Amino acid sequence: MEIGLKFEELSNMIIEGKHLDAESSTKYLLEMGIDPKNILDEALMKGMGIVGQRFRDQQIFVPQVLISARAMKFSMKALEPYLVGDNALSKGKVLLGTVKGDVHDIGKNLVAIMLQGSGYEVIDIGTGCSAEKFYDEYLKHKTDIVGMSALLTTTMVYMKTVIEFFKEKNVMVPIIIGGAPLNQRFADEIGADGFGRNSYDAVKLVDKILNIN
Ligand code: B12
Repeated sequence: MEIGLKFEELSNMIIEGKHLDAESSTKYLLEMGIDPKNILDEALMKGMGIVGQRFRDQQIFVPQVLISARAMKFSMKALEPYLVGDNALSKGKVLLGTVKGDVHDIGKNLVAIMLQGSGYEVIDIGTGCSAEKFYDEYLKHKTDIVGMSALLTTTMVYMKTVIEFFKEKNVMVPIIIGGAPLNQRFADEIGADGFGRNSYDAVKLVDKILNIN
């Protein structure tokens, strides 16, 4: 069967929230030797993009988005070993979390997978993280970078609180941000050290900040 059709099928499985089908279809494509990055971009991200549009247009509601998110997570689990590989050497440590009030974690998880795939050790502190939580975990793990994710216009503003909190404590670790509603201008406004539009950008950004080519 033509590969484009297979991608479309998988994309539809994400949209319809068929998590077991999505998982087996992802595994099938991987076994056929298809580049995992193509599966991610051409099938999973496309599917999730359509889910986002339909949600915005109120054609679907939270329960449907949740089942699509579950399907996306099942596919990402299947992809993960292929994207992460087995890097023996660590290029550095990155702390990642979604800010307080926000439960969106698919993008953050993808950034974590891509960073790991590129050789970074990732400490993922989950969702709904307060400034204190970011700070405590940073002190515990002494990472080279702190990354924050936010998907809501109501929660993205909290990123500034976290940055201020680190400043008050005189901790100068680079802090980077990402999430669909953000942009470089917002990053500059709140004093973040960088903004990444997607997981590929995230890796480039971290490499750049840590001077790794
Ligand atoms: C899935 C989803 C959900 C799921 C989340 C499941 C989960 N476990 O994540 C559920 C159903 C729970 C949900 C709930 C809600 N959601 Co919602 N959700 C989405 C949806 C459809 C997709 C998000 C997603 O996973 N995208 C795929 C990933 C891969 O992309 P991403 O998150 O953007 O991440 C990439 C980049 O942004 C970047 N990135 C992300 N983080 C980071 C971090 C760093 C450091 C870097 C460098 C880069 C980076 O790299 C990632 C990979 O490429 C979006 C629509 C959209 N267009 O974003 C709405 C959306 C974000 N949700 C929205 C809303 C309104 C809500 C609710 C308030 C709905 C409600 N009435 O309850 C609640 C809020 C709950 C809460 N308190 O957080 C709105 C936000 C509007 C706004 N302007 O604020 C959106 C935009 C939908 C819409 N168009 O209206 N949602």
